[in-house]
Amino acid sequence: MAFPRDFLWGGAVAANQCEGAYNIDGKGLSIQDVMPQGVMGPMTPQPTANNLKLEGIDFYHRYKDDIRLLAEMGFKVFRTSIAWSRIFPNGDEQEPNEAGLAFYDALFDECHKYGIEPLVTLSHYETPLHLTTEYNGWANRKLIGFYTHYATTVFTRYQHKVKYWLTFNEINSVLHHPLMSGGIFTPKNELSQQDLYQAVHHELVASAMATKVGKEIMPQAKFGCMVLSLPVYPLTPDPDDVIACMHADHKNDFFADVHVRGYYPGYMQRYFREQGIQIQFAADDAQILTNTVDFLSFSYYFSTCETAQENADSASGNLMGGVRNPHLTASEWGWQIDPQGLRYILNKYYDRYQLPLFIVENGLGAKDVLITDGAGEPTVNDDYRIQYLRAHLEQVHEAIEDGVPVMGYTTWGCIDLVSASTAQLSKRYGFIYVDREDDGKGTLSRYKKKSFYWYQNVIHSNGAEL
Ligand code: BGP
Repeated sequence: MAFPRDFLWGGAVAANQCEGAYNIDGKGLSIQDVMPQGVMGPMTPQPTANNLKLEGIDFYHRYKDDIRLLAEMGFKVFRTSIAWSRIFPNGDEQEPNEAGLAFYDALFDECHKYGIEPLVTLSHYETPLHLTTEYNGWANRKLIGFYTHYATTVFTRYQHKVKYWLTFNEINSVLHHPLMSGGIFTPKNELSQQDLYQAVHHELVASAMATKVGKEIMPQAKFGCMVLSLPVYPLTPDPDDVIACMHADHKNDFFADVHVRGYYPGYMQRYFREQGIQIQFAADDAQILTNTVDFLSFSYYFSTCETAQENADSASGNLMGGVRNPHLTASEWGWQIDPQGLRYILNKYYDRYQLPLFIVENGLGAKDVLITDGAGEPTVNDDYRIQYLRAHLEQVHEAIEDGVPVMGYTTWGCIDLVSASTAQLSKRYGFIYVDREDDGKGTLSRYKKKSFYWYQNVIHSNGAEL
């Protein structure tokens, strides 16, 4: 089995799910610091002790040891995000927080020490809280200016350290979770479609602006968009189901279409017309949108079905769900497992865009049992995780054989961290076990799981041995 010679093997995390240190060295609050229950629960007025993200896995203080472990696995790339509120504590300042900038300098230096390329997301569900409470997040056009200033600041600072950039994590999830994804304070059930799609427009313009500015500062760097990919299959061959499926695809594809093509697709114009939505374009928005991306990156966890029938069985997922597929089994959290869906979506994206593709999240959230009574170091026998990742990598290989240019693969949560949707630590994804429980107890010690050695060999053999 051959993967491209320069294939970027690695893993991914996000600042708010691992760093902790939520109020250290001048960091301001982000929305995550007041969302103790993840995407489902309410915001609290202040950070509360039951919020695991406040301490996370203390990556802020332990990153050197953690990067060393990732390097031991042979990582070529490490995806993380910059916590916007470390750089601009409120989000709307002119002057950045030097201590925040210095932290990422040190982190990227540590990666380079081992030949690991950082892959950096500018905004991963961590809007500065002040931008949410004072401006209503991306519903407000002013966010474009604040974000552009933030992006320009970090591009300038890290231009010699980071060459792969992503603008927004899973940008399409804002349709389902306006607060977590778009920092929008208005409760979802009170938010009009008009205001929601206007917020989407602001994010799309900001993303294109960041790509434009980034290319001016770093002509050699690569800029990508990042979407939550969701293969949708018709539940039956009924043409009504196929059309329902097409509509579901359109809602999702809209985001990548604008990023790659530089303009709003006809199917979306029709949707806006029929829904009475009028997107306000400022004078140069259409021009800004023509700053298109160099590659498309995406997360992949599960597929769903779509049907025109009412009352179909539903399936859950991290931020989006759909109709249950009777042919698939699901994870402990109800996410349907479909390795072939990954080959399918890789082919679909490449057919649609003819751009290099980067799988920047994929993995299995599972409950692990730490074995502490053996002779050696405590470990986890996570054969289920190995099996999941192997099956998905086999399909990545199939897609490569199909002729799809895949730049790399970063597994989600390469070290255990706090879940985005449920805010649990017991939903573990890592090759490295972190001793911390849902009640916050634990030593924070790190232990290598069985999958650690498996992935080390996968990278060492460049995918020849899965
Ligand atoms: C994606 C997010 C990640 C990550 C992942 C797994 O939607 O980009 O931040 O958390 O899903 O989801 P969860 O943590 O809810 O299991």
